[in-house]
Amino acid sequence: MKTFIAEALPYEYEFRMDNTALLIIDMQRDFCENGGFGELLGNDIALTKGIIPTVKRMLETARKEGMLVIHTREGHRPDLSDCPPQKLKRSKKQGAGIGDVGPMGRILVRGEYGHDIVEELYPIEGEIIIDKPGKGAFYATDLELVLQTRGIENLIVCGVTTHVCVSTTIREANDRGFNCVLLSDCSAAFDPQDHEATLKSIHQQGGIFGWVSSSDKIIEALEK
Ligand code: TIU
Repeated sequence: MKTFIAEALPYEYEFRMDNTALLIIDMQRDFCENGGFGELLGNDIALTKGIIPTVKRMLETARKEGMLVIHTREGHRPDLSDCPPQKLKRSKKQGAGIGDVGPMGRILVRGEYGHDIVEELYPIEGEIIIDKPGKGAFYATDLELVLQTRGIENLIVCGVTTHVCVSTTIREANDRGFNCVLLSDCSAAFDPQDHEATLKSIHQQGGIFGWVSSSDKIIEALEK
């Protein structure tokens, strides 16, 4: 099986097509469109919305190359029985009450319009959707089982927000033995400083949590 080598930090990231998945974290309306959870928390959604075209290009490349694609969505059951009371309480205090009715339906609740993935990146048949109640995509989900079943060892990770759900998921993946590369141009935080700090936290110390690269560099490696 051919090995692809992409320029990355702290050094080149090597991957094969058969054991690598593209993991797209929480590209939901609730984080990328007006009136969603992200904005109601007090954030500007320009940057999370802004990466949609770049993520779309990476997603289309992965589809073309036959790479496994996994999408995640943060959200809760309609009765909020899987939402920790502390998380609920803090969201309400911040004016973004989980389960409250917002302009896109009930905030961060499964089945609601705002909870779903943005139109441009909507999963197609054969792609996997992981619904997660937490920030990390491994917590209280079957993601690890799905990756093991498919023989996945490398994760190309992108989505929102870099410092919250993306970072938490990479940390969880790293402890489980997966090699993660975060795409800097396909991930975003509401505040660019949080994004930049997270990139550094991943590739520092010889890649303490993994690698940082970009969609351009991954696509360039695939096309070489
Ligand atoms: N608030 C924030 O930055 N993020 C989240 O609450 N969830 C995700 O990152 N998906």
